Amino acid sequence: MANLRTSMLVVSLLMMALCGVSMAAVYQVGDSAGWTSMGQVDYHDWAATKNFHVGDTLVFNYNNQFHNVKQVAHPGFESCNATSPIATYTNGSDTVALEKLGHFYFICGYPGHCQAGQKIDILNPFCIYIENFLQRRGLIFVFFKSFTGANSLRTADLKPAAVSS
Ligand SMILES: [Cu+2]
Repeated sequence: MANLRTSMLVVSLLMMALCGVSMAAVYQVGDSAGWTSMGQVDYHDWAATKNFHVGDTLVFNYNNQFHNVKQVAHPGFESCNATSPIATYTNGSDTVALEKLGHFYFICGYPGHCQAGQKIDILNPFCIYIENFLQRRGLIFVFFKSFTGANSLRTADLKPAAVSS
């Protein structure tokens, strides 16, 4: 069906333009205050003012005697539980590439720090919107994959029913 192919091409070009291919930006988390539990930075507000894309890089700067960076899943973020992190960073100047779509949750693993606000949720909301749009229509993300890198799919989030229809 030519119309469907055309629509898919348009959608994939949109994704390429808006989600996959963009100037890679480097963000220092918390700007000059860095990654801290001292309350100088509202990380929710900080993240809300950014427009993250796949390929962007986060830099966490902190004193590694007092802090670390734990990438966690959503429950760990909500409950400030760092006991089973996806990744742990302890250098004090840690670079994390946003290679996938979706949420990236980071908390400090030192006692009380996450509760004090040393936690951040990074998201590219427009790409999530596109993903949901395509999932609802049962489209496969093959072209998405080719634009955003081999491992950039949130495969765990793809519903088998959507893929096979
Ligand atoms: Cu800390």
